[in-house]
Amino acid sequence: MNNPEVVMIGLGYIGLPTAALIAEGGTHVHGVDINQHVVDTINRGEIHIVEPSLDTAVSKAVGEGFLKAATTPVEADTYLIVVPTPFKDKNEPDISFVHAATTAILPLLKEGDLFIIESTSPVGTTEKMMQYIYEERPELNGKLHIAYCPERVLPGNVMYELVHNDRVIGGVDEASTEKAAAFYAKYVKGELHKTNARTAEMCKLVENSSRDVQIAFANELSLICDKADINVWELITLANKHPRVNILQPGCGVGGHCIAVDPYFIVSDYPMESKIIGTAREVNNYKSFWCAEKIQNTKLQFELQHGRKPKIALMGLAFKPNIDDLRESPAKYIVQRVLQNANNEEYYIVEPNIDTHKVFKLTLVEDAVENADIVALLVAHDEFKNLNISDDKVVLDFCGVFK
Ligand code: SAJ
Repeated sequence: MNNPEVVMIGLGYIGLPTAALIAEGGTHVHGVDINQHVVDTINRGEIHIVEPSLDTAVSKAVGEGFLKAATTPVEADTYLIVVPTPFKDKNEPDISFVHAATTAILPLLKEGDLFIIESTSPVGTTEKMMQYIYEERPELNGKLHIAYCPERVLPGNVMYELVHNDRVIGGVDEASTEKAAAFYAKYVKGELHKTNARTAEMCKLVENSSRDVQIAFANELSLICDKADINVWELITLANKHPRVNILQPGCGVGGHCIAVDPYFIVSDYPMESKIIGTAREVNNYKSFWCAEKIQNTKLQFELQHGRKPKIALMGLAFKPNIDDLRESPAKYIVQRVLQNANNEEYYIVEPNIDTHKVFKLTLVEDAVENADIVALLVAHDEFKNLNISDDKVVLDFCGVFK
């Protein structure tokens, strides 16, 4: 059989949808993942993650023979690196997966190949990988096309945004940028913006940091308004009537594996210069702590007033509304903290998007609300919006379910 045109390293939340999209267009894609279970699932035409429309795309691509998964790469013309870049202690980025993926394809590279990193990476990573490749394969020096092109898709809307979002493409030289842009032009309907690798790397970090800083502003307002006895939701709606003001929504803090993580990639490399970005992270983390403290204080107040311990409903565990993803979730952190301070109160933990949890015993939405004295809303899930909560209950609406 002929070699596939594309090798995709990493078949997770971004890699698999991207592989499916490319394969659907009639390109042979060889997907690589270190997890045998992931590989087997995909080769059956099934998926291991929750993402609307991904199942049909993968089953079609695998069924028609355009997508195949394996634990090792093979020779191709284009290599895409879409692996995680977590952070280590002290919030330093860990690019070991990008490095390992590059090592895996080193022996397969040949003149004219295109090597693209999509993983969120600290500035300079693409150049570092280029140096590494040319040190190990000096005969290829200057003969590869190497570029960085970050993904920007929103979980839950990935299949649409992969095609329609604009992309920023930065090569290590102009020829690389052009070659990478021509590759994406086959699958992307959004505009392709060309730049250099360092700018493209920073652009990804800045997009998520910008959002984090803006959410921190909203969260800071929520703390101020709590003291000033002002409804922060009304305040923000009114301020946003100004034609040049657009304040985001406060909540329980910022979660997920992108916005709550990527700013550290800047802070870690430019600590003296990134004062606002670093402080925004602190403000957003503090907001989660503050919510847990607020529940604790409300609990004590209730006991003083009523001479008995309250029953408490903790509503939501996911990192944002209407998803089942609990990673880096502020709501989960708050529940953990509140339970650590539990003192024989009764708790009802609610997460309508999952059936069971290995640590928390889950209660149905209506049962929790009916039985509780204190209802703390941690995530603005749709299921919570039409709840009828009687006036005798204390409601802590941290995420504007009832605004
Ligand atoms: N949040 C607020 N207030 C808001 C908006 C969001 O508190 O007004 C919170 C959410 O509840 C959640 C967190 O922020 O805890 C992040 O949620 P999100 O929906 O804003 O973003 P993510 O993390 O799901 O996806 C982001 C997106 N980046 C931007 O919007 C700049 C997405 O486009 C990126 O592709 C993705 O990160 C990524 O992979 O980097």
